[in-house]
Amino acid sequence: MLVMIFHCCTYLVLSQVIRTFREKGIPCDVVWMDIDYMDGFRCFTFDNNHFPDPKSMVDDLHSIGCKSIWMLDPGIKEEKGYFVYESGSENDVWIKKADGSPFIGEVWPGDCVFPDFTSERIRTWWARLVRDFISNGVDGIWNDMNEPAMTTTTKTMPESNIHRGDADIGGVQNHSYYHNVYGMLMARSTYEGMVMSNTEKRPFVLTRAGFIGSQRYAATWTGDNLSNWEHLHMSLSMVLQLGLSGQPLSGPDIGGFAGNATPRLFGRWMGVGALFPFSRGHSEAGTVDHEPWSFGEECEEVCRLALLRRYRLLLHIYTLFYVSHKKGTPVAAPLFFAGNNVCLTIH
Ligand SMILES: *[C@@H]1O[C@H](CO)[C@@H](O)[C@H](O)[C@H]1NC(C)=O
Ligand SMILES: CC(=O)N[C@H]1CO[C@H](CO)[C@@H](O)[C@@H]1O
Repeated sequence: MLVMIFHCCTYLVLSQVIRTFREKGIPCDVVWMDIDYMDGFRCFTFDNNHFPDPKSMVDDLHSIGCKSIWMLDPGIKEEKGYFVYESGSENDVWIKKADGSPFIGEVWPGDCVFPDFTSERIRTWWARLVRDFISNGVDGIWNDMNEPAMTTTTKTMPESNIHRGDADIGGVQNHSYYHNVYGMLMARSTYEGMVMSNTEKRPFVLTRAGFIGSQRYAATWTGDNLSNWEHLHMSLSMVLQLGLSGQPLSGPDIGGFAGNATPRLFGRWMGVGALFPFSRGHSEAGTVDHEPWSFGEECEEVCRLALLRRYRLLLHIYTLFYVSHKKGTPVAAPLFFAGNNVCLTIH
């Protein structure tokens, strides 16, 4: 039950971090690999210095009961000789500009091209890359920046870009027509690649961008939030409302992504976050460490108790997910879901 657990997510992930969780008796079963594992932010590659042998690393993690989830973004570096760029160009998969040439936008690796996930042919092209990538022992995929986000001031691609969508979803249209479903279609294609790699296993995909129906393919987290009390507060209504909107598996970056948490904020957020359907800590590179023990003994104990509480409730949470799967009900539900017999007094 991959997703019922607390995920540790740092930029420099070592199995040592997991061993520390084990030694300290704090549950943690998934390591998340943010973009830094890649070679120069090129999707489907590994940084040779830090990840010379990903398969052995993953085997080592598996041997101590830990899974790993790896990021894939839609922006593909425009670079001669890079196998994904070459294959995509040969197969004519990139989103085009109004003049018919591939659109180039700036993201982490610099100039990038973007697969047109509105076409089934192109989703299959991506899914095959995912299938091959999974053979490194990858347990799940994390899709980020799939709004699609650019690092330039316009934030996303021009609305005049052209997608060659399949006829059943609208055919050839400009980007404004498909913008809102792009992220979901990427998650779908990633999901389909995981199925291709192993039909016996339930795929796990996390996506930042989504749409009505995304829950069929992926979980969602609430994006690059801030380490402050307001964002802790907002994360409650966001998770409840995502549930009411059909996405049962969601949660925020516990402790906040940007900025430094304080011991008090981190402990409180973990107390709440351990009961969210998707429960994961994550923080931006360059912030202070956000491991439970980074904030002193009291905070560590608060986190341990919160996460052990989640594990005690695992069977119940599993049941909620099963009911959600069958009936589409939220996993984290607002109080009024408790029915008419509950009399509430709010002070
Ligand atoms: C995109 O297409 C729609 C029709 O589907 C049209 O109304 C709109 O003006 C177009 N936008 C751009 C920027 O080309
Ligand atoms: C849960 C939460 O507070 N999410 C916020 C994280 O930050 C993004 C952007 O900075 C906001 O849009 C979210 O509301």
